[in-house]
Amino acid sequence: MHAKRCYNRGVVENGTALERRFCRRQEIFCKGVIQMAYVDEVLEQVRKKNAAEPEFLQAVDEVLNSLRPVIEANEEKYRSQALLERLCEPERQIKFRVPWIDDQGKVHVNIGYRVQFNSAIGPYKGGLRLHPSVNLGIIKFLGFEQIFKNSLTGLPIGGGKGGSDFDPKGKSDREVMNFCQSFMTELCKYIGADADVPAGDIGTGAREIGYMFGQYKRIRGVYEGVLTGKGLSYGGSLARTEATGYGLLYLTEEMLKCNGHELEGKTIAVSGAGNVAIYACEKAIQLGAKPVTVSDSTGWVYDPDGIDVNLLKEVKEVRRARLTEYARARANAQYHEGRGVWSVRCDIALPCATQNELLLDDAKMLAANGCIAVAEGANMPTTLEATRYLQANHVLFAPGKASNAGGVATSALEMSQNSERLSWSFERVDSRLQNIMVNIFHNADEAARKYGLEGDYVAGANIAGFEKVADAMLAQGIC
Ligand code: NDP
Ligand code: 2IT
Repeated sequence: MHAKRCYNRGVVENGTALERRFCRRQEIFCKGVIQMAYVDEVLEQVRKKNAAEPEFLQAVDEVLNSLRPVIEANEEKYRSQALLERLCEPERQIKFRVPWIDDQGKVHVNIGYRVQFNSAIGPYKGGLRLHPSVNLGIIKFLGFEQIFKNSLTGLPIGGGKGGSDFDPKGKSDREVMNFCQSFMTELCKYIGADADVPAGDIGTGAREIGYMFGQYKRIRGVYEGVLTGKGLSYGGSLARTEATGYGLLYLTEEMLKCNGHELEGKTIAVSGAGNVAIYACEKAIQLGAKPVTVSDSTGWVYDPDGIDVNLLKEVKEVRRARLTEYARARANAQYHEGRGVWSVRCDIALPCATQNELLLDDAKMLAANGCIAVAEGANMPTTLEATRYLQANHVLFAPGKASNAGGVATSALEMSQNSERLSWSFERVDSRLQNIMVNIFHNADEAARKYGLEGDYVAGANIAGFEKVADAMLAQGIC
């Protein structure tokens, strides 16, 4: 509404001094005519073009709004190169049919996606999500986030994401293999070790990556690091399984330290019970903290004695069972149906399940219960309103693209090992990971300070991630 007022030359030419000043806060003069701010112009276009993709719009909204100070400082340069329009439009999006046969001989058809979003700083890199909720908008939001996350790692990887609405839950190994083989039969035409390197995400773990790798090799006839998160016997990296959860704790510890707190002795609420959540709990315990919750899509567990990670691994990684089985095996653990993890009193909250799982009311409960920090293990688990509330109430907030970047960073280390046909020790990979996470925190912190936004790690991470990609895009011309 404000922008439309400023398009109206009447207001500009005849408006009061106050109106003119108000307009100038967000708009700039261009050839004597008031123009809409570049960020607003692009946001409006993106909203129009992608109206049916709320998660994608949410991600773009957050990033572009927090980039305002950088864009305003370079407005003409970026506008003349249509930098933001290019940044918000995937280079390529591939959508394909995935037919497969179940154990009863019935044929199913799922949809497969790969969104190759931005290759300015390296080959596309990002996971494959297998979950019934997957649609193009979700893959686009994840691919868009991945651009900045990958840039923040300091490693040469561009942004991409893929997946399918296939649900691996309740399927036999043979059904999962049938699906993965069919999925890769099409996907293999578009990926490669120097072009696009997928990995795991929700529903895609070591088993699925193995089946996909086998099918890629069989069809393409090349043994290359086309996927990461591979098994150790065929090119995987030590510490990749642990990397996202461990990295989350390394960054959280650094953020706390730099704000006068320590991790040791803190009580932590964790959501999710998958790859990220399990290894976040494991590292938290190693660093002297106490995770007391985990959750899945049906309910959550409060374990006041601290989460038993070995039991959690047995229930989730080996038996692929529900959390009720975890609760049954623990004397004092309570199982609750539905949502509720954020109602538990904690010092630190680590959302590690999925997007938009920490809502405004949850943020209010966390702050009221004395939570000092929220660090995102999942991608965009906190809604925009909840994020703003936490920041306004002085809860330290680490955005996923910084705090969960350890997974993709270690994937890039797996790519390096595959290229040199060597394997590094666990300690070497883990210490590189630790270094990367500490650097990500400081780069985000410094970028925020540079633009007068001290402590706003959302803006800092977006700015630090954006600057490198923007430089590379400008240097490479209109493409
Ligand atoms: P997993 O599939 O291993 O685990 C996902 C967990 O989240 C499960 O406990 C699952 O419960 C729960 N979950 C998933 N969807 C929902 C939902 N709609 N509502 C409630 N709970 C849900 O995935 P990951 O641990 O790998 O991924 C978790 C998050 O971390 C995702 O946002 C992912 O994008 C992000 N991420 C993952 C990285 C990785 O390396 N794996 C790297 C960076 C980010 P249930 O089993 O009942 O479905
Ligand atoms: O969201 C993510 O960063 C991942 N799912 C990991 C991607 C990767 O390529 O390791």
